[in-house]
Order: sequence, then structure tokens, then C-alpha cells
Amino acid sequence: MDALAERIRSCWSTLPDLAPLMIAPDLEAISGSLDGEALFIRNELRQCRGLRKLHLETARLGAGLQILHCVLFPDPRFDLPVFGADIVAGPAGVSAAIVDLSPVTDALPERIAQGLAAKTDHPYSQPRELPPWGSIFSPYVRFVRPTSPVEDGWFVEEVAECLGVLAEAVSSAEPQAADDPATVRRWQGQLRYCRQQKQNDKTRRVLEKAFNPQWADRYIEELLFDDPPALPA
Ligand code: BLA
Repeated sequence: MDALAERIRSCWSTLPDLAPLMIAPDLEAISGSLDGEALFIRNELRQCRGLRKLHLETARLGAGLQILHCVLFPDPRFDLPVFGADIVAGPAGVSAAIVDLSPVTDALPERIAQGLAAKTDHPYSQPRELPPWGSIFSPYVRFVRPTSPVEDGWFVEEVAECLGVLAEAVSSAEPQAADDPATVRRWQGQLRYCRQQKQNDKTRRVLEKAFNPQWADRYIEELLFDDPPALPA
């Protein structure tokens, strides 16, 4: 988890015009408790040219549960996908590791698809099946339960490869007008991505149990999967 978080931060540092993004002070570092165990959540937010919000969440619950959650939301004026990664580990090891560059229109931009198709296809021993709301992910989504340090390493490399493909597209992307029909379609696609992610009951359940249902709702709506801001008229 720590190695992956470091890898993600170092990929961020290569992005153009990387800048802070305000976060409510009470959401930056959070403490709670779940089943009598201490829960800590750390949130890091940035923005850059082409991406409206970069979010990295690292959470630790006692000695039991560890979560790394990262989403990079594009500025809808740019023809860019959503980067998403979620890694959930329990005492028995990582149970879920997912990474994707997800389309916000019918298909991924061509150069993104080419970049992802060129990734090394590692033979993970335990691929996992996506839940129904996972129809938002691309054909290149990786969803596995890594079962060894070797497979852990493959996954970290795949996350870095996906970020590399995105970073290259970001560096050459040019914005379209806010009222361009293509921008509006991408805004709608990002809204759909957020709505589908909110159907993941497993995330909500952990947050409700550790805090309370209202708090979980605010956290999901305002921080994890906030709707993209209305496009300027
Ligand atoms: C699964 N997510 C899970 C699970 C938990 C969380 C406990 C179940 C683990 C398992 O199935 O083995 C919990 N994830 C969290 C919490 C946060 C979090 C509390 O991120 C708080 C921030 N989820 C995402 C993103 C993706 C994602 C960005 O947040 C993908 C890009 C995917 N998580 C995802 C998927 C599952 C999952 C597909 C499996 C769901 C299922 O099998 O039903």
C-alpha cells in the first residue's frame, strides 16, 4: 500500500500545472473507530491542467483493514478518461485490487486505448468478476486478488503504467469550449461514472459502520464521488 501510494504521488508530480485543491479541513485527516479499533483516513487533493480533481485516500483500520483509493477526474473540456484505483486489504492480505482508465463517452480516446492495449498482460492467479455497476469500466480494467509479492508487484507496475498513459495524454490534450457538445457529453459521462460508483454498497457499509450513515453520505457525495461542477455558461 505504501509503495503504491508513493508511486502514485511521484506520477502526479509529472503532471502539468499541478496545484493544491481545497479540502474541508475536517476531511483531510479523519479519526474514527470500527469494532473498537482505531480508524485513520488521510486525503490528498490536487488539480492540474486537464484534470479537475486528483484524489488519493489512504485509510487504516486498526491492524485489520487497509484501503487505498485513488480517482483522477478529468476537466470535461478535455478528451480524457477517469483514472480509478481501489485496493482493499484485510488481515489475510489484499482481497481486491482494481485499476482502470474508464471512458466517459462510448469509447476511450484512441491513443488511451492503444496505450492500455500495449500494457504487459500479467497472468494473475485470481482474477475477480466485476459487480453489475462495474459496466462503467473499460475493456482494459484489471480486477484481481493478488496472491503473492510477485503479483503485488505486477499490480503496482500496472497502476504506474495506467498513470503513464494518462499523463502522456494530459500533456498533449487541448481543451474544447465549455459549451461544445463533446464537452457536455463528457460532463454527462463523468456524472454517470460518479452515480455508478455510488452503487458500491461495500464502500458505504464500511464508512457507515466506522462513522454513521449521515457522515458516510456526506463523505461519498462531497469527497469520493462528487458530481462534476456545472460547466460555465
Ligand atoms: C470493493 N471497496 C470494496 C470493498 C471494500 C471497499 C471494503 C470490498 C472488498 C472486496 O470485495 O474484497 C471499501 N473502498 C472502500 C472504502 C473506500 C474505498 C471504504 O475506496 C473509501 C474511500 N472502488 C472505488 C474506486 C473503484 C472501486 C475508485 O472507490 C474502482 C476504480 C472499485 N471496490 C471496487 C470494486 C469492488 C470494491 C469493483 C468490488 C465490489 C464487489 O465485488 O461487489
